[in-house]
Amino acid sequence: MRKLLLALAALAACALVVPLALSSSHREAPGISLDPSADNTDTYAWTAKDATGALTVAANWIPGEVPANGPNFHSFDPRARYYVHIDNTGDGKPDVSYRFRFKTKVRNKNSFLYALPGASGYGDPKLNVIQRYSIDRITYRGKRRRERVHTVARGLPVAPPNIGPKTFPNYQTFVDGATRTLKDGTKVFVGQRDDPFFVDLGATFDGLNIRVPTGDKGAGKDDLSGYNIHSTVLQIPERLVTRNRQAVSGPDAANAVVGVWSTTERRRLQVTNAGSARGHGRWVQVSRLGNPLVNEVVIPLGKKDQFNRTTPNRDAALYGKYVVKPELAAVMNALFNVGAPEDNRADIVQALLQGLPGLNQHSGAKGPPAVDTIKLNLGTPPSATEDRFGVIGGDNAGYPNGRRLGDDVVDIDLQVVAGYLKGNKVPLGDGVDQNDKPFLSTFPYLAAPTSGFDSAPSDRFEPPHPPVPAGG
Ligand SMILES: [Ca+2]
Ligand SMILES: [Ca+2]
Ligand SMILES: [Ca+2]
Repeated sequence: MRKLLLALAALAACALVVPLALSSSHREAPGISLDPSADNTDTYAWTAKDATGALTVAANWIPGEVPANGPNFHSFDPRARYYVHIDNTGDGKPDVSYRFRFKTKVRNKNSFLYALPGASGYGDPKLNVIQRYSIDRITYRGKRRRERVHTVARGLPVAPPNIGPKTFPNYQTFVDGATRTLKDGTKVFVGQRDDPFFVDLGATFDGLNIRVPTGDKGAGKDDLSGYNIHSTVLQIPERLVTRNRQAVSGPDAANAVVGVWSTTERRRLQVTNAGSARGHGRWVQVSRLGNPLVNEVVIPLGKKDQFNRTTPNRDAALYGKYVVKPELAAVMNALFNVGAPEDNRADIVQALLQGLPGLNQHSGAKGPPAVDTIKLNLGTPPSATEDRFGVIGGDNAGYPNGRRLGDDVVDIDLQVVAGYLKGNKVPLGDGVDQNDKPFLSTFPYLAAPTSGFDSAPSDRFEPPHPPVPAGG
């Protein structure tokens, strides 16, 4: 569903914005689009300015949450398992995984209300529906990769959907109560937040419709503004994620790079509304998300569901050919003649799947393997002033060296596919440069969710830019 506008500033005075089917991962594959509560939307991994000794990860699910969605608001699904994975060797296999499991409790089954007016905290009986979760930290031992599971948190509260000021006069109380520090020093928040992804989706799948505007210089419409998602935010001390279990001394340290992605699992057999939340059969992966481009536009429709089921260590074998010869480059050329190289795109493989040499390539990994993980060099100091273009904007602390909330991955990916790293620098973009709400400077960083009471359709649908007439 996420779509893109791609602007050709080369056409200077009357630049075009061209929508393309590229973005992160809201409803990106046929199967998972029918299962929103298990659908990964975005994964972020970065070094926060106020926590330079830790890996910060935000993994989001449930695309397009309309805030006013009562009486049964969006939530994590107790029948699914949600994961954040970390690879510290570069082989695309997880070395540390965090698994989130949820339980939902209804305190008064005779009420239809999610919460009574004035609910003031998790202990308040006025909060009628409360979701709690556990975190399993999983490490893998030996050649057979036997799982060692440590439950590092139990019964922590999920910040509820932001219903409105009458129900929750002080919503921040719930955010504060859902922000916890575990015994090992890991900080965690789980709950509803504003969707941090920003993109002009509207025209993309309308046959690459063309709107007016201005390329990578603003004036697009953020089709996700006013919508919420559910997020898990982790801030994990470096020693808990690096290959030698030590903090990272600097960008050249052998343990500096980690690869991050997120997945969801369901039971192979699951009956809805059968009175049991358990289901049967083994757990199978139904969704995954590393880089915000790969499944969306690189993987063809016939393979998208398979991509969601497979693991990064098989990416080169299963999907390498689609990256080396991306359909998107050919489409861009056919429509707009941007001169994007259409074959032998080792530059894209490197930028997204292998890591950039001297910046975010795993040290010692042979090849290195092409795996769809967000590779972050934990030794790169955060930038005082962030450039939304990240590495191609001269800011090495941004995407694709990790992914910060404010990185404009739509514009970056368009420019990289057009051939930026091969010297073909075309100022492409969707005209949306930032999120509709400012991010927080402190944990959990994602902006507060729009409340149901305060949300208005006009927040979500700005006046459309009229399409350019055919041939115009
Ligand atoms: Ca590994
Ligand atoms: Ca937003
Ligand atoms: Ca943009």
